[in-house]
Amino acid sequence: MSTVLAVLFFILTSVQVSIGEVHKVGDSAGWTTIGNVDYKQWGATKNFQICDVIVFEYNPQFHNVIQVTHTEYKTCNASFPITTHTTGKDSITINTYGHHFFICGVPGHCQAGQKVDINVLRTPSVAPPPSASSSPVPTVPAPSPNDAAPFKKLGWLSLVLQLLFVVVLNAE
Ligand SMILES: [Cu+2]
Repeated sequence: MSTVLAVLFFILTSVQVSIGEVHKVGDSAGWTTIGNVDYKQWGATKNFQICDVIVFEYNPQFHNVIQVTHTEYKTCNASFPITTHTTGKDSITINTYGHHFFICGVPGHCQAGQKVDINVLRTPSVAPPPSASSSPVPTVPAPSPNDAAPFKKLGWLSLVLQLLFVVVLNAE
């Protein structure tokens, strides 16, 4: 029985770890100075969530990935890295809300546009204070299907796992 529990626990934890979406920076172009990839545009079209994985793919002979503050991002200053990644296939899991600024630390590359802002928006979870005339229904705009998708996915997965759990318990 304890083995079954351990296996289920393992499944549950691995599901939680892998639940985030994977975003490859620059899509098929990757992390590069070739082709004038618009990383600002790339980042603006994505709906980043906590636990999402940002993948930087590049030739480590020519590029790297340096996480910096907003000031360094604006000025393309790689002298004060928060983190440095150099493998050529760096997977960075985003664990906090707000902006995450990454630049290439090779001289001239950031200036040429090899910089990206991963902004994880706080989805409104708290209803605004009700006004005197408002209905009890919160007036927060409904999340778009895109926003809701990861949670829906998680909901289904946990439901399936719970069912599996019950079946296993009954079988013992
Ligand atoms: Cu570079």
